[in-house]
Amino acid sequence: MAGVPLIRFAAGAEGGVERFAVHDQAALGHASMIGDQVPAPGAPGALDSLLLPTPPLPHEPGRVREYRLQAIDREIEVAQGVHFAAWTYNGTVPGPVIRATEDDLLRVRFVNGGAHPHTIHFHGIHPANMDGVFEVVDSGDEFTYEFPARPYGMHLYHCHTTPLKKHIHKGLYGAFIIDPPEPRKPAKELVMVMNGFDTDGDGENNFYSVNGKAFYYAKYPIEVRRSETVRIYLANLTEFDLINSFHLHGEFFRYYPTGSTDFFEYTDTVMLTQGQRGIIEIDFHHTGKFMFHAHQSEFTELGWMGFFDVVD
Ligand SMILES: [Cu+2]
Repeated sequence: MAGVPLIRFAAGAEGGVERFAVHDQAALGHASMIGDQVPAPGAPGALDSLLLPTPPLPHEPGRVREYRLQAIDREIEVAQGVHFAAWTYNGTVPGPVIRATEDDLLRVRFVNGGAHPHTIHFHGIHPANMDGVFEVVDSGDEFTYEFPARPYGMHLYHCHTTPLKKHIHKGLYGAFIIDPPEPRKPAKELVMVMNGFDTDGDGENNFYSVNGKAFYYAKYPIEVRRSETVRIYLANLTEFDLINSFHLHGEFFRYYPTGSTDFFEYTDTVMLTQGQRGIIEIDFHHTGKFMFHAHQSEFTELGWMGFFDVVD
């Protein structure tokens, strides 16, 4: 989207106007963009269920992994004082993290409690009738998706009902992790789903985030230990913009595209189009606060930024 002052999108929102007057913060630079003064919605820990995945389970072919996803139309706060009429899975955008080990039998019961027809389309390998394209689930109906989880890697799921652009942008998507038969080495595991929100209905995003709340991880930096590998399951579900990106300050990381092979790139910046995803592994050399953000500067200033607080 064009470089429109952030203040415009907060106009009329309770208490939001002064807080989004970014030019007032220019003298402080990014020092003004960490901690309590950051205009981010949500309490400490509010995004933990989306950030912190459940632990991986050992390889046990045929084990059943059950999830229940419900489509719910719900207004959510995406930036401080700025609300968005979302279509959600289980009430959040992104939806819950779905996790299985390769060869588990994944069983997802989908209940459509929203006002529009929806589906769940999983990325990965599965039969055509489990693909969430032809079996549209009407409002009030339900459908159970069932297939062996494969291949291992970082995947995603999203609604595949037309108009697709609208159903995705409204918020019907989430992360889908399939663990390899041979476990990955222990790490501090995080999930980050990159997204955007068009809060004024003009077909362009006004806010960007990871896990649904602009500036959230600037207000509440993610504490990690220098001695522990940080593993991020990263996906891009941003609508309208061609690409999104992840950049880390002061450190390099291994990036495994899709996470389905041992191939990695050693870098500090990756870019992903919608639907692309991968696994980042960071071994921090230094303690301190390190910024992470989209390397589209505009996205950064519209909410897609945060900090790691690396401690010993
Ligand atoms: Cu839908």
